[in-house]
Amino acid sequence: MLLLLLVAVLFSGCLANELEPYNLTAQQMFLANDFNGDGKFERAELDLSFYIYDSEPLDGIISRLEYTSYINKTTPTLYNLSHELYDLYDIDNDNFLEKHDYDAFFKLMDYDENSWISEQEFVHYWGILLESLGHLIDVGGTK
Ligand SMILES: [Ca+2]
Ligand SMILES: [Ca+2]
Ligand SMILES: [Ca+2]
Ligand SMILES: [Ca+2]
Repeated sequence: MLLLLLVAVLFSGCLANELEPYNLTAQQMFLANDFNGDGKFERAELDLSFYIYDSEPLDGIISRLEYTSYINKTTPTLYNLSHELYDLYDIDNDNFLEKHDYDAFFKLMDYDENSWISEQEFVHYWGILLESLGHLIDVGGTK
């Protein structure tokens, strides 16, 4: 899902913290993750947002190395943050992201347990999360 963070970063010209304001970033992430644009973030769309990180080996499983090295290559300022996010996604802490991790992570965001994430649920979850992790973003030697 960091892919969407990256999209948000491109929209922001402020180097102090590329992801502020967090609510706005979370909203942009929601729009970018809602691939079919129906206003709902669904379980299948969570899978889609992770496909891009699956590289070597291409096996449907995303290792910590696959995830963090992709981020480091594309957006080095988010490298520290990428490790924290990986810990978050990897619910069972085995250093591999698999279907059961996504299932559990999806449930965390689905406050009313109706099996899809509304913009409100998404922004609420990510707003809090980004606020607590924002200090990890490398803003160019001034952190
Ligand atoms: Ca959707
Ligand atoms: Ca893989
Ligand atoms: Ca795991
Ligand atoms: Ca819901």
